[in-house]
Amino acid sequence: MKQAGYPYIYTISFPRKPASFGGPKLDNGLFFCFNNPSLSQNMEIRNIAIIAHVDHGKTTLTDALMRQTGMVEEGMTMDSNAIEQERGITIYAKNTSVFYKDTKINIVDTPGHSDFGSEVERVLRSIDTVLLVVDAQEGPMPQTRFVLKKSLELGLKPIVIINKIDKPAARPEVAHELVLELFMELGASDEQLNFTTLYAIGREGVAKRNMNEEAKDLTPILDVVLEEVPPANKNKNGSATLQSFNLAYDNFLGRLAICRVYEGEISQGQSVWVKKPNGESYGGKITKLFTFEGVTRKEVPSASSGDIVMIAGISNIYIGETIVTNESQEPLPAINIDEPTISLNFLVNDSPFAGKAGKFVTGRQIRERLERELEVNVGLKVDFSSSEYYTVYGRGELHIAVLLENMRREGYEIQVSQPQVIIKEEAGQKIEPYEEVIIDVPEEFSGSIISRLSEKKGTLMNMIAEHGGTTRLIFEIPTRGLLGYRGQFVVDTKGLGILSSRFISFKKYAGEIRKQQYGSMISMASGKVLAFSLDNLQQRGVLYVAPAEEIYEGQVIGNITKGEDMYVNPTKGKQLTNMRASGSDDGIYLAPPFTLDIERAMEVMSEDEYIEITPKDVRLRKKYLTEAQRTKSMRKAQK
Ligand SMILES: Nc1nc2c(ncn2[C@@H]2O[C@H](COP(=O)(O)OP(=O)(O)OP(=O)(O)O)[C@@H](O)[C@H]2O)c(=O)[nH]1
Ligand SMILES: [Mg+2]
Repeated sequence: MKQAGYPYIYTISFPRKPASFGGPKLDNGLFFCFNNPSLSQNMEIRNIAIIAHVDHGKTTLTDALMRQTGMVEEGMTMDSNAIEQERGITIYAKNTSVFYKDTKINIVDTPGHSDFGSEVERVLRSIDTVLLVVDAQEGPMPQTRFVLKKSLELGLKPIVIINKIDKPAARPEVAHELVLELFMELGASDEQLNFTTLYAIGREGVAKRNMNEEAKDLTPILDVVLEEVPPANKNKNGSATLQSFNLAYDNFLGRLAICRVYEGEISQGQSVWVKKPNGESYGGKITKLFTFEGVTRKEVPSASSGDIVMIAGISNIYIGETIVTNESQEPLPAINIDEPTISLNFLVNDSPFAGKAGKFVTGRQIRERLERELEVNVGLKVDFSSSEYYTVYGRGELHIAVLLENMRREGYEIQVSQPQVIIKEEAGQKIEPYEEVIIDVPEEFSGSIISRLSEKKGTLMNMIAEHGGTTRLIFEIPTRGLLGYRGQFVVDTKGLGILSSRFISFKKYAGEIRKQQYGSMISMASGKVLAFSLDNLQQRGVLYVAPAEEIYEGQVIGNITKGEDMYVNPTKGKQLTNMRASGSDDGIYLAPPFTLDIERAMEVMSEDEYIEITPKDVRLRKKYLTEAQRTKSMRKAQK
């Protein structure tokens, strides 16, 4: 299997099909060079990362660059992980390289979603220039600002790519202007402000330096990279210095570290010292060494300064640690890891249907899986101290949902509690995470959105009338106010709004926020759901179950948007004694049920509920399933 999909890599070597060694030069200086070691050694190396707001086209562009340089065949994508492909988003930052005009260009494709923003920050430490991709219609968005700010702070000089200029509503010149403003606002130096801009249609694999030029392929981008990115391999001689900026895991090799080689040369079998940022150090040995090509990794005997490599053999290696061959060498400056912002509990599934669908169901199995996740999932923390549950801390609902989705596909059954924002104390004051939110909505919705977010303690920072009757609203809001709001936002804007957010920092606690409370429809019986009863219940709210589905007492089978919890019996059949109703069964029309997935369930659940996640189903349930259990727990609480 070809896999660049970190963090888990299941095969050691990747058989590659054609090997046009040293292959013929194609037009425009592009050439094929599958697996040709003589070409990749002693080549000049350039290291870049592609950064942008979510969906602005990073991966599509990276894929096209790989294709046009002959690194991969048609149809191969950097988004190789199954969940990435389904959702169409990048979750893990991934490395590749392409060869162009006798130069190796290492590229890191980064995720744009803010839950994975800390991945980007780490990557930026390992490269020399960023390609900042900006959608020609949307212009700079929250994550554009975040990644650009980090790049400028690190002294990188970005190359700007105004992408998707084929969109009917594209405004390349305006987008360019807005990017320039953003650079200024973020305090870019004169040199950084003097950035090169390219215009591209990543999906068609074309780019140009001026809007009025013809675009044929992506060589303008590759040429600008060669012109502007400094060659990385300067200090080849002397002892080796590497720093790890990302982790991966291989079933056979264990923990892998992705590192940039800053100085010297590193070889397989070499003994090294690992230096922690706090000054501690320990010895180790590099058992395997890989570089990246296309969507695969390639085992190499050695690699030298400037290159990006993946190493095996050091089982405790962590982000930011420096690997040196000379023990007296000082460690490189630490790489910060962002703190988690939300937490929730993972429990063994104890619903009446427990164990029916899953292979791994015990607390020990869940613990082992979480421990394995901690090997690579850098933003994640787990507290194993309680005997009843494990508390998992993450960077956002999507960050946790992806972990749960992976677990369920692997055969795990699990229950989780409602995600809560992490509230900390600093200097005797309560603090909580805040986000910046950018909302684009048709003008007529702006009033209602402003009042909705004000209720949630959001502060309107800016309001800009865009062309075409759209208004852009920029808020600062406690993460607490935003949790579970995305679904409601779609309803509030009739599906016409776009909401994106990113974490800013922990700030003063905003006081109580009234959450949108959904009342739950809870089944008071176990059995098979009948169409007849659903017909009555669908008048009251949104249903999660379909006829003939097996349910249990205490399961949440639907919600009531406005209202209190309601106990219902969806297994009840028609009363045969009721003469008026008899014979009218064929008149039943049921709306299709609202299918719960993990994120939707997180959105609609209440605090006294769990999400039950199995390889087959996602259900919501009350923590206490029966009347008797509820009464008992209430009595206990009162004592
Ligand atoms: N119209 C148009 N659409 C494009 C272009 N490039 C990419 N897209 C589409 O934009 C969507 C997002 O593309 P991706 O390449 O996955 O975006 P990304 O920046 O990698 O997204 P994340 O990694 O999730 O942040 C896909 O549906 C692409 O087909 C383009 O040049 N023009
Ligand atoms: Mg992507």
